[in-house]
Amino acid sequence: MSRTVFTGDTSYFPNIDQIKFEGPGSDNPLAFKTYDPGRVVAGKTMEEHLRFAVCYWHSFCATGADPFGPGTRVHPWEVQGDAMANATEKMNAAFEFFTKLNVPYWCFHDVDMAWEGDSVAQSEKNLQACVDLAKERQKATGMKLLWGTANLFSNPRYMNGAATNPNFDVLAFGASQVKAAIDATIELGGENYVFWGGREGYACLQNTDTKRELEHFAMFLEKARDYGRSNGFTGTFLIEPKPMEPMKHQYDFDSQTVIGFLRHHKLDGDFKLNIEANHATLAGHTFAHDLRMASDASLLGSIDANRGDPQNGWDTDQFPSDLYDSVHAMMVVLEGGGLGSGGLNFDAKLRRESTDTDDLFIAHIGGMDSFARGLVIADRVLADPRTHELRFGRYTSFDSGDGKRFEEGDLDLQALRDIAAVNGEPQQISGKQELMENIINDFIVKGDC
Ligand code: XUL
Ligand code: CO
Repeated sequence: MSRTVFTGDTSYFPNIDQIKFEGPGSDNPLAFKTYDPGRVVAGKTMEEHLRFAVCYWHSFCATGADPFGPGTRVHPWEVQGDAMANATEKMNAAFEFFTKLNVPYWCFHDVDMAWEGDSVAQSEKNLQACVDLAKERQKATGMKLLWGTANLFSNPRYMNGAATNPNFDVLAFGASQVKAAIDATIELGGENYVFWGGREGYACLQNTDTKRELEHFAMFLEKARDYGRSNGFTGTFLIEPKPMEPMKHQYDFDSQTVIGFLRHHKLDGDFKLNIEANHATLAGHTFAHDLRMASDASLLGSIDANRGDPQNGWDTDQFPSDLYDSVHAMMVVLEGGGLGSGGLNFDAKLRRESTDTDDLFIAHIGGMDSFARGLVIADRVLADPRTHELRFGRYTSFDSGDGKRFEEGDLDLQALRDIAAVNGEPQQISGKQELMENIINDFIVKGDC
């Protein structure tokens, strides 16, 4: 259950031991209050249900810079002037953090781990050197890779998109990065490969051939899938919906848009969805809504666990601490039978104002406890017969008689009209929304988790 703690020659978190479960009575900020990896809930351990992952980019690369000012954190693992030494120390810090936090998984973009060279071939070599290192670290610690991905949005060459760029040379360049990132994911035993369409969208509808761009996008995904499959990738490809930011409009707008796209292009056998909370809210939905749409379509692949701020209209990527969000999310996950090869990746960043070394631990501990509580409470809510009755009991008129005949396609519009003419004004049946909400509140308050 607990991973072998990794420290290189230098410990970057010398005052922090492996984080342990101390239970709800503890007030130690560096201990889990609810997340107890071996605790069994609904037939599986918490570790098996939640499959937590730490992301490389926000945690070990970003320093808190925003459009109004530079970073506020100086990473002690940063080595100036020697790219490989820098990558090595960053990886040492990352694996020390992963193993002290005792998460089973991590996630990366190519350029988080490695650095771009002067040519495609040199970039491939740089990434390979980092993959060799990561492979050693994984072996030594028991850490596993939840997913890998390629960053096709930061470099200025991708200003007009990658797979949807009007310039074919940019598309091909993006493909070279995706090929290398799929190779890296395969080599590290990654269970999924993610496509977040960073700039796959448009800034100006009037100068964009959206029809052609979407066809290119589908073709690009198809060729990436074919490459992965013919080179031994047996995991799941994931699309991460997001409606906007950085582009005015992004093609992978939300769950339902992506589901329609995948089905239309017959990609739904290999691709599922990676739902990010803050992306769902940017689309005007709740986190649970996008999860439910994906789950209903049997396409819920994985989760980027974070949250936005209701007062901000952008992707704040805060650590998830809202219990309603985690309860609602875990209700969908449990009902859908779990995350399969997916997991809960903390695609979340410390606030710019959080500058102590232990803040990164505190933030992740809070996120893990939130989802562990969400899991326990969701299980209790779902096990309560009232929950089942309130949701599914509303549809009993379709279980027999004319309702059943309608579901089976046996009633045409004229027949429906004739039934209405005979039955007259329908009886009112309360939706009982407040009762549903009160039941969830009662379980949250009873808590004891
Ligand atoms: C950006 C985002 C990315 C993806 C991976 O909003 O969520 O970090 O998760 O590219
Ligand atoms: Co994300």
